[in-house]
Amino acid sequence: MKRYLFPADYMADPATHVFNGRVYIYPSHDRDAHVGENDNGDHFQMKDYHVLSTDDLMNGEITDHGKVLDVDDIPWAGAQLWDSDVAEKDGKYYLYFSMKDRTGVFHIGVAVADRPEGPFIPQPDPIRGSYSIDPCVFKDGEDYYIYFGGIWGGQLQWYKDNLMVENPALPKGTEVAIRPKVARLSKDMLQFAEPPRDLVLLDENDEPIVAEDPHHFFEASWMHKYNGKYYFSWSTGDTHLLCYAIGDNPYGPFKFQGVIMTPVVGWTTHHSIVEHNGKWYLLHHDCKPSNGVTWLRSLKVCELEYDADGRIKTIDGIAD
Ligand code: FUB
Repeated sequence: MKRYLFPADYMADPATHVFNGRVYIYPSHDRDAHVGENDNGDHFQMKDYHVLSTDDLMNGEITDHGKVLDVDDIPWAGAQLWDSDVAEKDGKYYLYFSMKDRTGVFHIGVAVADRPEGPFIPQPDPIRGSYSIDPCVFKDGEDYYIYFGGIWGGQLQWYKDNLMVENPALPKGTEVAIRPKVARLSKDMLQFAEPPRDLVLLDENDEPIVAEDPHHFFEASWMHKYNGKYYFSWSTGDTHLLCYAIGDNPYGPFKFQGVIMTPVVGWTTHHSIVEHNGKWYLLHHDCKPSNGVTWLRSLKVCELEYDADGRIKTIDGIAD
């Protein structure tokens, strides 16, 4: 059984965390900007973020904490507030967000709050050396790791060894697929503590996942831990799947395990996985309520189950 979490508005890309026993959801806030759909994602023209929270994902009341950050309040803003995530450290909450600067280049920014529901005060500049989209922050012991990247309109193919390249090209066929990035965060949570490195994703035969593999990385990194193992999950974009791979540490390598969810209604698929009160949940979005309008997405939740070997049972993206 699935639940639409917030039918009152269009929201997408839910990052989800439990802070002080309560579930907090950090979504993108979709709107109709009357921009034609293209492979660059120009139709995703979001301008602000809201925070939602609840004490029961499947049945509880969903509180909308209102607007917590607006594009007009971000000093380096160009446009397009895409996916975000939040991490807590020493009683402060750090919102990591994707946004284009005034030259149309995506970077990752940070905004800070005293409470999980914000409001969040943006830093004057993006994270030094950051690029592309879809940050996910994962705490492991005393360290925090940021995973990021997205191809096509997310611009990840523009970079090699963390530098912008001339004439960027996407790999094809049996060439190794573009990989997501990972970096440990600085102690103050505001910068990378090290240059981002490639996150190696291997297929069932321990070979690097290649471009023509339908399970290739596209965007929407998420990391969670289950029974001592690290589960990295992602969206395959143009093949519309949510997939996951397992590793032994936050840097990987990660070996492909399977499909978390089959395609939903709508082009994009993007998720988070969270444990609350002993149950696991998948949060994602689809476009059923907007009758398939791909830039007007609705938040959804369902339970997520593992088998005895720790494999995630595949969820049908179309089923209600
Ligand atoms: O919401 C805008 C973009 O669409 C996100 O950053 C991607 O992950 C995709 O869901």
